[in-house]
Amino acid sequence: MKAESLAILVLATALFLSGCAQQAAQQNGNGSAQTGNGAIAESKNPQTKTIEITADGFSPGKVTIKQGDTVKWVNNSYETGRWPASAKHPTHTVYPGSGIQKCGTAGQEGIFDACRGIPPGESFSFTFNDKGSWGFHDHTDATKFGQVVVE
Ligand SMILES: [Cu+2]
Repeated sequence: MKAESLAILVLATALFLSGCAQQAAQQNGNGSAQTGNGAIAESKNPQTKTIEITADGFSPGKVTIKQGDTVKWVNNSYETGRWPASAKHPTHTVYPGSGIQKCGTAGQEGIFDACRGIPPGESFSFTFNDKGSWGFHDHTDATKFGQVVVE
């Protein structure tokens, strides 16, 4: 009889605790944008900076942004397609997760690589979630390069 009471008490406690844990998880899921770590908090008001791709190269050649901001490369060249991508030519693997070998695969989404020549008048945008100083270049003319600093 006593053992039975104890078993019920243990069961009731376990149910109570699991209920609390579930509630906490739900609150966390709902409030992650506000209560997450600093990396998430900094992207609350994301900005986009534009770099023009001209016949003379990237303009400006260097931009400084905040984590979670986006850089948009616009091809204002009168030439053919321009291909902005992470350093380093020809592998493009310097930015975390990137690499030219992912172009044309399901992994192409979300890598710092246009994976094609951007025609005049069009653009390529990439959102930087990793802090650091990231070199990039024009894969169609690897003598042209620039830098994105993510703070
Ligand atoms: Cu390249």
